[in-house]
Amino acid sequence: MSYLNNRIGHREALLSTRSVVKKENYVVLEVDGLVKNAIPGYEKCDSTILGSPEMGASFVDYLVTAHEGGKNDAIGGNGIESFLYVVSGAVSVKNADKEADLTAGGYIYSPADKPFSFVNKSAEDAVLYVYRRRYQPLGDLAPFTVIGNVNEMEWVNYEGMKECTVKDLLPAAGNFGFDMNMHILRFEPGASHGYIETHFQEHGMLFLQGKGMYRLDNDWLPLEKGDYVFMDSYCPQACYAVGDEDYIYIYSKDCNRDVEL
Ligand code: UGY
Ligand code: MN
Repeated sequence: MSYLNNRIGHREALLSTRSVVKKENYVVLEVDGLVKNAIPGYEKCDSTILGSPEMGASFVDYLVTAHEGGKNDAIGGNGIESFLYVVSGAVSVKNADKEADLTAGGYIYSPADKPFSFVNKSAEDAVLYVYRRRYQPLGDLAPFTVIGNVNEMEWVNYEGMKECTVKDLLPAAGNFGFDMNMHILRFEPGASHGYIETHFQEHGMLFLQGKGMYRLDNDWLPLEKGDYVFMDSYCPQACYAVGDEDYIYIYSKDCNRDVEL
């Protein structure tokens, strides 16, 4: 069952799940099975904790459904950087520097010394992907507030492939003030990564559209819209898009820091 797919009560079929939990390696969470978590600060919201340090992640990801008047007055701050992406619906966001009305595809990144707030002023539910992580300072450098909407950004060929394209949501490339980035990756049906990635960085990943076969560690798994994946450091990873629509996901990636010893 899940409050997210309105499947409650007994089923005809035997219970089963596509979710896989291999802590410190990778975790797949399908929608069916996700439960509501009461989280202080979130008012008139249904929230689910997705990625977390309990899996091995250095960050947390939440999926939040904000009902009319749903809000949180302070996400992040006290050393925690934060990010919110609007999957559907609309919310107003604000921090000490900026404020904006975000619609689907809209996002805010707020630095670690600036908590931000959101409120859903409309009667429609808003579905939000919320990320928080302890910022890793680097000398006097600092990131800044970023507000944008992916629908106003161009797709860029990913590593020389035109069937696989990317949008970088934060200006972290060449700016060491930022210690992480958020990206959206899109594969046309039949397209794939150019190789099976195996890298130090972690990912939290929310699938926004389509279907594909995803290689995680030594497993090939069918993953689709609504699924969430945590990939720990060095988890081998790549996919093939299948079906008749583009396969699209948003994901976080740490960057720009020396490895601490
Ligand atoms: O940027 C990345 O590491 C990205 N290509 N990883 C992935 O899609 N699994
Ligand atoms: Mn990767």
